[in-house]
Amino acid sequence: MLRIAIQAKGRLNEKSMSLLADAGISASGSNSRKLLARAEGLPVDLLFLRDDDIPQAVAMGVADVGIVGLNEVAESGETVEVVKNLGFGACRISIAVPKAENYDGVEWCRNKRIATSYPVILSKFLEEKGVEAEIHKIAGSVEIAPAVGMADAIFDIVSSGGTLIQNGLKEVEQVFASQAVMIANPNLDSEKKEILSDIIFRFDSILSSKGMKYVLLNLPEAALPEAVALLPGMKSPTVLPLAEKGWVSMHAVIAEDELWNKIKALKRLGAEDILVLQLDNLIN
Ligand code: PRT
Ligand code: ZN
Repeated sequence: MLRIAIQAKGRLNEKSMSLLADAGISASGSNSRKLLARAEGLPVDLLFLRDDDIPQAVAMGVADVGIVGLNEVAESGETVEVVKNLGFGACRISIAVPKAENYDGVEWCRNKRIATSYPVILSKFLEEKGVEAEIHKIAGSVEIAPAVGMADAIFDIVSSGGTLIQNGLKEVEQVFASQAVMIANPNLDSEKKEILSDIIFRFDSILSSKGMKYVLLNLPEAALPEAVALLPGMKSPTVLPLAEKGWVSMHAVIAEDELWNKIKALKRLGAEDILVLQLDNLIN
């Protein structure tokens, strides 16, 4: 039995649950009001916690693994292994100052008051730069601290940057890049390690299919060499003869960001009946 800690509610809850569900781990009837739920599909328990508590729970062995922002792992200082980047919850922790400030480098921070919920990451950064500042730990609404005179600058999570703009601040120093990660207790027994490696295998196949589409189309056989050059696929595209002579069916995996340009080029080569399908898993 492997116990997985995930965020009970908040930004990472839904995506953590849906990644686990895609991997065949769904806790029926589970919701964030329940602390512990037995999952179906694999011998797994889900433990719903506040994100701040997940690194410690995993380090102590209360949970075996957890899904949490890398920022929380770094801030906690707990000894856990980061076993997988999960590709969601991307954000950065940055220093931001009032818009009108003339920020000319980290030296600006010397003896300034900086409000943050991430004092550990910030003090490490400032120490590396040899800059001393007054770090004020506050739990929420960090972005209003400069406007109410509590701080000269803030060190906070930025995603789109909208919150900073709304509060008359500008991002001047990107210090820490974060995303949701899978962490594990470093001393898992072999049974737990095996369940974890099964889960990681499933995550890999789900994550590598992200941003990819499966494309099927019919093509005049004569255009095949040019079409193959356009669609390298994983090894090479699959090509099958059609009942109609002189035509083939081609199957390939195309990255979403190249999809429309490739389709345009394929149509120019005479491609017809193009089907673009969702790809759920890609197992290499
Ligand atoms: O209750 P619990 O303690 O579990 O949750 P929480 O309130 O501490 O965390 P939550 O749910 O807000 O965030 C969980 C994790 O999501 C964080 O630890 C990050 O790893 C990740 N994440 C990704 C973010 C953001 N993006 C984000 N934009 N966490 C917070 N924000 C906030 C930020 O604090 C700021 O107020 O959104 C605002 C900035 O967003 P933009 O888009 O305006 O720049
Ligand atoms: Zn939290």
